[in-house]
Amino acid sequence: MSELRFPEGFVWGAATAAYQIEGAAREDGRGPSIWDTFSRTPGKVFQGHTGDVACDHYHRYADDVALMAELGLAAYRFSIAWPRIRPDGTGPVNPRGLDFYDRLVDTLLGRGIDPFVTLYHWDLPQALEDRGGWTVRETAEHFADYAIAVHRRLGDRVRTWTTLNEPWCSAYLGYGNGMHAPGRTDAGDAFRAVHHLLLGHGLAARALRAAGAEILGITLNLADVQPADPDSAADAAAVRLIDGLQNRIFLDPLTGAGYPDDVLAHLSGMVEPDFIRDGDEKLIAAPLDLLGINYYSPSYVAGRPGGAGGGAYPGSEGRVEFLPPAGPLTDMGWMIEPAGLTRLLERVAADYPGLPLVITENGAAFADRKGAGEAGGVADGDRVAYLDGHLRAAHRAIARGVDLRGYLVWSLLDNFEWAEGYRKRFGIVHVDYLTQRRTPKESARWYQEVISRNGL
Ligand code: IFM
Repeated sequence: MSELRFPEGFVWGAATAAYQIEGAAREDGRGPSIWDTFSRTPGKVFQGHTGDVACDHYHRYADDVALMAELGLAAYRFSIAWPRIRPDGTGPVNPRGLDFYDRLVDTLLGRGIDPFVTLYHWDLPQALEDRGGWTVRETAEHFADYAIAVHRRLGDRVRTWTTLNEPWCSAYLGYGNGMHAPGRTDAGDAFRAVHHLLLGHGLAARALRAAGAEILGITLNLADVQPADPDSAADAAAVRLIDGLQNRIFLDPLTGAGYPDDVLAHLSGMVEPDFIRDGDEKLIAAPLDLLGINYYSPSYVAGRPGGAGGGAYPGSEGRVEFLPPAGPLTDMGWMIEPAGLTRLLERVAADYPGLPLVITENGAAFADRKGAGEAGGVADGDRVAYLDGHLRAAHRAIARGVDLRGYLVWSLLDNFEWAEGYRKRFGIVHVDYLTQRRTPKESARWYQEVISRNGL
């Protein structure tokens, strides 16, 4: 394989999220989030795992940052827990919650690591869910207030602000098929949530910009949707439907084109879209400085009357069949196809030009065995191959003209993988949950080398 170099200044980093790593669920005034409630609801999370302790990062952040520095990371993407800052979602700001992120940011900067803040990675304060959650408009307004409270404390040191992580998951998995918190199962609620999440993004982005935030973005888990048969018109229609529900429903309004007509027609069959008010689309289209893309795997779909549909795509039942993933799979059962990343990056660059892109998540869960590597390490060659393939795919997109500015591996640490609990390991660093010992896997050492060469 040839040697590849990335552009000068390409940002190498790693990502995590608050509920997945912090623990300290009841400390320093943190209020309950929807994930605290959901993980305690029998049958929702593998073996009843919770984020109560997770990786105990709340107490071990300084050592974790030292590890990041050792690996040579230039950027660290983490999320702020809204229930630490406003324990009941709306009331007074909890200074002790902000203190934690203050310490984290200073520690990162002290090691030369650029903090990439995500304001919402799924941990809505439970008090707000009790008042309707993302299905009601007020939540969007409360989100903007919370964003400003965080900016007030960290804005003098944090340059890069991401409003939401993967609103597709918050809306469709949280309110549509119930796989994620808060576990509601109503198609109308899922679309209400899509809209209010986007509105929350728009309101927060405007407020942050006015407050002087330097780089503003949002992270989407976009799908590379492919037809089972490239010559089939029915399959092309299935692609259009799923692409509309996962990609265009977010990208079009964010970039000023408003909701796509075909998507509006589709959702109007399930819910009266009266929650979209005049002027909302303009608010959602707040100018963006970068778009974060999370990519793991492609989807192959066929248009089939009576098809099972995708549980997470409201209204796809009876119309679409998702092909079973083929070839080597990750431990999540996800197909491995790096070419999907090149296709996705090129498509976004072509259809939504002028938007700098960052891969804010990419990585894989594998059934790592501690002790399989030298001196009791973790030999995760399958993860190295996955990452290597996807970095080559990203490089291909850059070579073809895509403005890709950085790559953040998911994830720095093994962590709480939502409904899968701790049984799926995405980290390049192994975490022993009994001792909280961190052990860099072979993939971490490989990534360290990639960073130091700025290439492969
Ligand atoms: O762990 C998640 C993360 O929180 C959001 N993106 C996908 C990852 C893997 O499932």
